[in-house]
Amino acid sequence: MAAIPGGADHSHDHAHDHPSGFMRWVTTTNHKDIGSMYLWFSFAMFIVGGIMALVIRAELFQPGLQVVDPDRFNQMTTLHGLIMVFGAIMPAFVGFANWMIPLMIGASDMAFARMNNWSFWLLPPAAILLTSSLLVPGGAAASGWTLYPPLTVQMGIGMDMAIFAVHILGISSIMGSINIVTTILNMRAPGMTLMKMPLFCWTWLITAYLVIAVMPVLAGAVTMILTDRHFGTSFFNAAGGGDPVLYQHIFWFFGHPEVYIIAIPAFGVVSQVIPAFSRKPLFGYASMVYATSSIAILSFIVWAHHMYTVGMPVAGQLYFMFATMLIAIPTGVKVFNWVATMWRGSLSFETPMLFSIGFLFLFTLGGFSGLVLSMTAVDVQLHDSYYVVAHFHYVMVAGALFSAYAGAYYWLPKWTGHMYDEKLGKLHFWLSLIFFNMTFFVQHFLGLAGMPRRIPDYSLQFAEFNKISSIGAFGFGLSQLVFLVVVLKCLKGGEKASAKPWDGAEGLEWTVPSPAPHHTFEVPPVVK
Ligand code: CU1
Repeated sequence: MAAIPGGADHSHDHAHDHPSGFMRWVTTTNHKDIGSMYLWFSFAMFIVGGIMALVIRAELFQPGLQVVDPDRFNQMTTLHGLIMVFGAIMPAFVGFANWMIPLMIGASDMAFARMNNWSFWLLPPAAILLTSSLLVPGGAAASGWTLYPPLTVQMGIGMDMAIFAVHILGISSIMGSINIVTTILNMRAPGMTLMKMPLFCWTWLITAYLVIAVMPVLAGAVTMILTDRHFGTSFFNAAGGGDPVLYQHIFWFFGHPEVYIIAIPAFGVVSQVIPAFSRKPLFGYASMVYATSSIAILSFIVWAHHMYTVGMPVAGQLYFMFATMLIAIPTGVKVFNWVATMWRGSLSFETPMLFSIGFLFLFTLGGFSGLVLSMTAVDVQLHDSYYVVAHFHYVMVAGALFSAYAGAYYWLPKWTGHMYDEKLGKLHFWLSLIFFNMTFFVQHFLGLAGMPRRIPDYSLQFAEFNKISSIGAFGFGLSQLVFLVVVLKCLKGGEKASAKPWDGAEGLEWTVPSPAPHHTFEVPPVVK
């Protein structure tokens, strides 16, 4: 049988068996190759979405209109959000999943290796479709990433491109998630019971179910916009008996679990890194599994906390307020466990640990501002203000991005076979930490003072904090180039990484040989 995944190496000397160069990457079914492509794609999208953020911050550097016209400004907010959520953060963690889950559970590859290839290769066309919508008449969708009607029913062809791009991105992440669920449930090595899996696998198993549950909901919502636009339906049109608020319900039934689709794999990464640099097993493993599951279940029943201002009944407001506050309980369990893991550990503070501790502190801050926003009476004041922008950037950047960096630095020796430059890594962390807070901490004050989000101009009293925030944003953007230098240096060579480079409680994935073989299948399997 020639088609055993991860099979013998004997045909490696026949170069013609293996596509090389570009075709190698197009045809690969190897989880490591695909994981690397996901990670590179996500970093590229992070740069694109980051440049859009810098256009926004350049415009907001001072009052008045100077850099972009208001339509373009709104298009930047839409594409920045869509690209960062679907192009940067989600693919980054799918990349981690591809690379690490088979190694962690002792599987030869992902369950559906060819579908895995397709899951990845759907992403570049979707990204091109989305960004090129800037070039068509009317430009890209100018609605913000939430794509609320009635605005999105009226605008130009850029909106259709955004809808189609969201469809493709959704198909990709659903297929990726089916692959992850199947791999974890069916391909664990003998003895690897579910409750023995590294926690990263658990967080992805839970996340994959969330993706499969809510991506079709988003697809339905944007399809209803599409039919309202072109096929005469009135789902969201009051004149035809519809209701634009219906869209908000459908969107946020997807949108809130989406927050956890991003956050839960981040929790998983941090749960691998903190024990390794504490030289102790993770504290409260079982409670981590149950807390993560509780968060996932609760995430389905809190969606209307994004919609307190639509005029819902007070009973509804109270329900969504209290349900939202409940999430603080399992989240508190997790934060307690991470801190307890470090307690009396033999700590060291290499870059992955620094990013994990940065995550721990700043994600908790983002959780607290979320608790503030969960209170209906407060949220009515702060809705659509810069306080909300500050809140979710603490969750998305200091939460998801910082833990993605923690994972990247932690596993770089595994991926490349070389140690990265620790000095540069630490520089990257400290610059990111300082500039992140400079950018976003002051936005709490702007929001509390009443500055609205998604508006290119503002009154004079907001000038100082906006100036600070914009300088911070450019500093943050430039600091990310340090990471690029670190990765390129690491790929080029450097000190050889030992099998256990962190000299402590590294997980199972470190015992699998590195670097990876080029292809899992020596010969593509023939379907008979
Ligand atoms: Cu939410």
